[in-house]
Amino acid sequence: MARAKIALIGAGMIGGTLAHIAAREELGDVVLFDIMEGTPQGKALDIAEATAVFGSDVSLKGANDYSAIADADVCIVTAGVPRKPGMSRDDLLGINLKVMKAVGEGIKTYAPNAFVICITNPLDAMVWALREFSGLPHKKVVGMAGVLDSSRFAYFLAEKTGVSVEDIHAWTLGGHGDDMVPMVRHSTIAGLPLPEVVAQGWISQDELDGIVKRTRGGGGEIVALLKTGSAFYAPAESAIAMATSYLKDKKRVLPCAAYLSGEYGLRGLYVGVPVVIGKDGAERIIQFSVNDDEKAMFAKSVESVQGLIAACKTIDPSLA
Ligand code: A3D
Repeated sequence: MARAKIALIGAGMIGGTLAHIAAREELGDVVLFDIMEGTPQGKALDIAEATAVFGSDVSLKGANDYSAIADADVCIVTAGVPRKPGMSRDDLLGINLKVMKAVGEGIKTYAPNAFVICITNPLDAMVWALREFSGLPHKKVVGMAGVLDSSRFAYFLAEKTGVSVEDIHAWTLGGHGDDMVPMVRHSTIAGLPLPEVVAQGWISQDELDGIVKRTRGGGGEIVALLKTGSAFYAPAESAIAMATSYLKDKKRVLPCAAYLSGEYGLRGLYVGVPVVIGKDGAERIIQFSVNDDEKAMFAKSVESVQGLIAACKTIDPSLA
């Protein structure tokens, strides 16, 4: 059986890390694409030269021409610019929207059957725009943010409670901004919902509130430390989990930015919800029960996403 082909559009910090993980895990042949001449070729060759060490029989190629992504099974999009200290994700909108247009058209021409995972920020608006520009079915285009935000939430909980990250199931929904919605009632440690964990005295309500706040600002915390860019290891791992679930038809339930057609009372936009990822892409959206507080937080987060989509339509009238 032919190996899967994974096209990484954007060969920067996340793109290079994705290539490294995909090669190590023998997930498929990797093509790194970027507009910078030499960068995708150099990173592909560097990782290819390590395959004999880690014993992986995949090919790695770098390219500056979209024809190289032809017939890719998966495209992971990181093309664009990341945040610098003092910038919000939304500040990236104008620049990255133009990039999504070029990428969307490249995917439409060369890889129309791919499962597409967008990582470029501001995520929920960029994945929406990328889907519009590419014309691919909504189920085949998703955004990566929830896996990362939930992983940060789980890590902070593990650190505070002294329980293995493997026994924590944390969920964040809504848009990938500072008003994302960590789902405290639906997140569990060894099956116990977090309010129960607080009631049993493992952590105090104040500590839990602090963790929720830190999760919401998790991206900014890394930007402030790195100073020259944003997180890349955890975002890359998160997108690989999504690609793996698609390629292996694992049907994992992962929080992803998915297109809503009535779920959660919303239509016509992308926002973070729990999704079954299998061979058909975003196969099913899971509906969490939401109480009034959660509904209000979700609505606020969705409002920000709707504002960004409206801004995209103003900048590029072809999207209106
Ligand atoms: P960086 O290392 O700058 O890589 C971006 C790459 O995109 C560079 O190599 C550019 O040359 C390339 N590029 C720019 N324009 C184009 C184009 N038109 N076509 C192809 N390639 C192009 O950034 P990064 O890898 O650190 O981050 C990439 C994106 O991911 C940024 O928008 C970040 O904000 C975003 N990001 C999202 C998350 C989420 O959780 C959603 C987390 C971290 C970063």
